[in-house]
Amino acid sequence: MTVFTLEELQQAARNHGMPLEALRYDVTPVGLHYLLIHFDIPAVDPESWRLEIGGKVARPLSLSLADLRARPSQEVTVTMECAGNGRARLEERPFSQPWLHEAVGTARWRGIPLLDVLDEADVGEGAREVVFTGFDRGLEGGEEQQFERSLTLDDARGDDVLLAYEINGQPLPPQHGFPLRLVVPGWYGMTNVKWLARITVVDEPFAGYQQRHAYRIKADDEDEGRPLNRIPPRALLIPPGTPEFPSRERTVPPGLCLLEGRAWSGFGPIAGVEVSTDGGESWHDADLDPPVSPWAWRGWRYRWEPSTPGAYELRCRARDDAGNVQPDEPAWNVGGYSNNAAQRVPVTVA
Ligand SMILES: Nc1nc2c(c(=O)[nH]1)N[C@H]1C(S)=C(S)[C@@H](COP(=O)(O)O)O[C@H]1N2
Ligand SMILES: [Mo]
Repeated sequence: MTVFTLEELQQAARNHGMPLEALRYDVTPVGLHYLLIHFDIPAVDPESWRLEIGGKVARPLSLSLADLRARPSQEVTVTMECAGNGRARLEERPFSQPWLHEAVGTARWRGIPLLDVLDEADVGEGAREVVFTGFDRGLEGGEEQQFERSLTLDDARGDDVLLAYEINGQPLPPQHGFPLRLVVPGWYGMTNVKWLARITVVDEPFAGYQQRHAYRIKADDEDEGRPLNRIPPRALLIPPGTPEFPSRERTVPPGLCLLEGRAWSGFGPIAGVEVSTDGGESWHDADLDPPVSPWAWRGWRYRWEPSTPGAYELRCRARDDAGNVQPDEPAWNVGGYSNNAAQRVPVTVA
């Protein structure tokens, strides 16, 4: 039996995942979207709040929420996933948020294109990166900090990168970054800085904790590592049948059982999803639904007709147009990031 610590439970109770049955929705209802908050949810007064844009720009800006809402807006439907999704399945588990599979959700984010704001501020010569600073403060790795991440100027100017003030047609709730957050479609969750306080254009690579130390694939503590950015492919299935409380062990009756799920990749469209009902011995193509949006997951289904009672292990795996495939087994790294090994769902046919 795998044993988890009280500190891990404390994280899991604050940062909830999306129950896998919510894979049934094209767009995840707001309260079912996963949450990840390193420190505390900050209190932001919408009346006095301003987004400050400065650094290497010719025209620094200070924008109120009303200023932002008066501008031309855009809505993008985006599947977001935490880079730590799958961490709790690793042996010699790194100490952090213990996600199993459920750190994912799809939302309709409305906001203003970041490109418009950068153009208006007039980014100067020699500018290299854009730093996004949240209001939330805390200690991590012994360093006191605000949550901050950067993007290269090219990535910041990428397609559909938004400063979002709405989720699914409503103002951002406190837990999702009220009043404003960054949304970078296709990139892992940590990129999407919540509770934005300021945007700073800089002329050298940003060396903040969340950039330099966290969110890197490291073989050991001495390794400088390589930074995480886009989301590699993953397919998940909705566990079928009837669950038992509290074990969550599942039973399905013999006969037709429609297996359904979603698949996504930040590297390009999903090219295929395969399903196994014998623990990965044999694989079968699933039928794909049309994509919900270029940046969102794709539904898939597979007709399974078990006739023999007994124990089965269901699995699924996705591949994308860029040629990325899901591995069979997890690959370990210091932070426990990016474990997209194909899901396993044990079920009993009875
Ligand atoms: N300011 C701030 N932004 C943040 C975080 C945070 O702790 N503080 N967590 C990041 C991480 S690790 C993830 S996975 C996503 C989660 O977004 P959500 O809670 O809206 O799903 O927000 C990112 N943005
Ligand atoms: Mo995350």
